Amino acid sequence: MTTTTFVSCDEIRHRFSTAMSAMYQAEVPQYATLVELVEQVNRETLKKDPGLAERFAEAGGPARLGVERHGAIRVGTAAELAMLRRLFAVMGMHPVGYYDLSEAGVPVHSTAFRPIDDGSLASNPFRIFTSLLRLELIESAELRKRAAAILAERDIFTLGARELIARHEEQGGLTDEQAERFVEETLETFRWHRDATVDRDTYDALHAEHRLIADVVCFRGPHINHLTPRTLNIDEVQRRMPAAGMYPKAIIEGPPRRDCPILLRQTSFKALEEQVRFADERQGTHTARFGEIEQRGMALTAKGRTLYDRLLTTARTRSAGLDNRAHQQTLSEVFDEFPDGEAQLRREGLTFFDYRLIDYRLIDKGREEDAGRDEDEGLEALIAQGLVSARPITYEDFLPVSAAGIFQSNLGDSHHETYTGNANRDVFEAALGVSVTDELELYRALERRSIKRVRERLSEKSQLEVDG
Ligand code: OOG
Ligand code: NI
Repeated sequence: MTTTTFVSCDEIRHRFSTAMSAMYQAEVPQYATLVELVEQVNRETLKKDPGLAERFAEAGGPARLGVERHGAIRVGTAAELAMLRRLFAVMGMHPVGYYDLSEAGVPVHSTAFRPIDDGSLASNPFRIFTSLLRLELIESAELRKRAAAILAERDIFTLGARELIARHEEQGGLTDEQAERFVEETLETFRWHRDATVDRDTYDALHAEHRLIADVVCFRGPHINHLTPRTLNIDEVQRRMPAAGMYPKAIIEGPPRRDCPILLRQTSFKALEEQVRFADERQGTHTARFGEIEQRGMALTAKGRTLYDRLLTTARTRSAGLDNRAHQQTLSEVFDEFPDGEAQLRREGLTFFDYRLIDYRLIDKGREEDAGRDEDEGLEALIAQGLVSARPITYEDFLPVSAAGIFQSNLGDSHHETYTGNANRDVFEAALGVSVTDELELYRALERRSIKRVRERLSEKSQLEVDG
């Protein structure tokens, strides 16, 4: 009897993100320049900070530093989104979070397809921020109908990709050779096409309604619109972009620089104007593709997030129209109110932690009874004694205000009113075919599991003593 061995989802995701990175660097040379700049700054940062370098070596090392953390695409129909869900599942990427961007004047709602468990994230963190166009937000009924008709004509997946996705679902995996083909076939979906599917007038009409609508509707597929490596010093990369020939977006999105980084800071170089050819042979340009960088920090609890949202709103109101330096300065001042030490963050329940028992042989009976007395106090006591470690859990998701800022800066200066239609998670999930996982729930579960493990090991220990 022969048994078939399947390649792991993590391995397929790794191959896919590597191939995607190579394709995008070839398509958008300026992105390759950004990757080089990020590597340069990362090297310098590690050299200057031996402590950081050490923590990196422990956590899998700088080898992982170079791999992209995320990319983004935009699709036009429910059927496209539903098929993407199946495609990403092959690579162990599942929809987490719901983001409504209509409030910020972008007629889409989104999720992130990403690995969920710790091991998968560590093995390859690649995720794709995926937006679905909300045609219902287009005002003109005629244009709405037109866009829907154009979208109905296209199939963004190759036949081979469709077959391999179905094969994966039937077999419960893909063989090495099938995985290779899967990567090759699915890459086609994300490739750039300089030939638009519509004539110039149609493009112009959709573009006039909203640039993003033209981007989603007028091409053969959802070209990858950016990739995002991880930087260890986002302020420095932003500062050096112009000298390297890139136009950075006006401000770095997210929280300010802190001793204990929280959530996610992001910036990008602005999308390039690229030559396109319309179906009526006329020429033109289209602006969609850019490069982004990110720096991640601790995941916030609901309480921490409420505080973040409030402070961000205050800072943004105060610094509207100011340059990055002034904006960062304002952010820092306003975020003074957000505790910036691990112990305080933990005690105030603002961030999530992963707890580990360091060495239970060190714990004597008295201390252990102490630990059992009150859940939280017990844990704090063990941490204070150096017997339990509390490692901050990294935020693995996105931020709607930041995402809107990234969208906006890459849609040119045309400013758009906010849409009156509000969040519609039900419609999004119906299109997707499943509910999205709640990101907060994932962090909460991770923290809870870690506490449970600490307690179990402690009680194993007392059991040993009773038996012995
Ligand atoms: C997505 C923009 C959002 C992020 O990192 O927040 C995003 C897009 O432009 O399609 O990628
Ligand atoms: Ni992004």
